[in-house]
Amino acid sequence: MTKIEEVAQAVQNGKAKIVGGIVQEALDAGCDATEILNDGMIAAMAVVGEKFKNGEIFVPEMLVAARAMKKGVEVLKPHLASGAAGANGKLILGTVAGDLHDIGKNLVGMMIESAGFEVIDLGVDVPIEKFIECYKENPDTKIVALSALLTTTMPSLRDTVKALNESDFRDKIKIMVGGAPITQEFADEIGADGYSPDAASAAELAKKLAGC
Ligand code: B1M
Repeated sequence: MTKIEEVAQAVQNGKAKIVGGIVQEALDAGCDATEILNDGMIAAMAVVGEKFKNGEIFVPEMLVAARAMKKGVEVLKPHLASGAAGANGKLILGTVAGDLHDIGKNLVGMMIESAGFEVIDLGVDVPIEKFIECYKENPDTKIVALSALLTTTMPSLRDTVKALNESDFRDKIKIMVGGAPITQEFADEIGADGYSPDAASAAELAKKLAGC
């Protein structure tokens, strides 16, 4: 088994205590950090999702896999992030109300931070008012970035974008959206300024929207 396959196995099986060590071994063996993330960890979560869909595993197994992935990402983070913190301005990030998924959002935040933004991460299940309040406390914010992972929270994403579109600070911010069920078409339909399918392209999009 390759080191990357070992990482994938550890994430899939929810081995939070040992996954960090295996990621470190993969790095020491010369594996590329992005490859470890994509082919090891994200691929493992896709398998976990598939097994859940097929009824082979249940929510607790998804949860332990998610914990293991977070532990692995902690080790990987210094190898993925690089940019000068805050130089490109502030960005407010959060997973919309009703949605508890945060791994993708955290990766997006990490990549955007390394693209030189100061990221204010409001966490998961974020009510619309919290985004608005946060902007009012940080009126120099350039972008509000919203994540949604469930088809059932797409309406929540729509409502959040609508509220931001109707706010009196709309012309001061750009809104970007993403998450597995989101498409460019949906982003256009709900009035977001941008959509990206993954964390790396989210960082590129943030720079473009902020005019960097
Ligand atoms: Co959930 N879950 N989950 N889950 N879960 C999915 C999303 C699901 C696809 C699994 C499946 O059935 N195959 C399914 C959704 C089906 C659907 O809506 N069509 C699902 C379900 C059904 C549920 C529950 C309803 C299950 C239940 O309770 N019966 C429940 C809902 C809870 C809630 O949110 N209210 C639930 C719960 C959970 C856990 C809490 C157990 C756990 C989350 C733990 C956590 O995040 N801390 C969990 C997990 C782990 C998953 C899977 C297995 C993995 C998600 C993940 O982290 N992926 C997932 C299956 C899957 O994804 N294949 C699944 C890895 C991550 C790197 O990818 O999040 O897609 P992702 O992020 C990507 C892109 O989407 C994008 O970039 C990221 C990095 O490349 N991106 C953005 C994300 N946000 C972005 C924002 C941007 C731009 C890009 O700009 C702002």
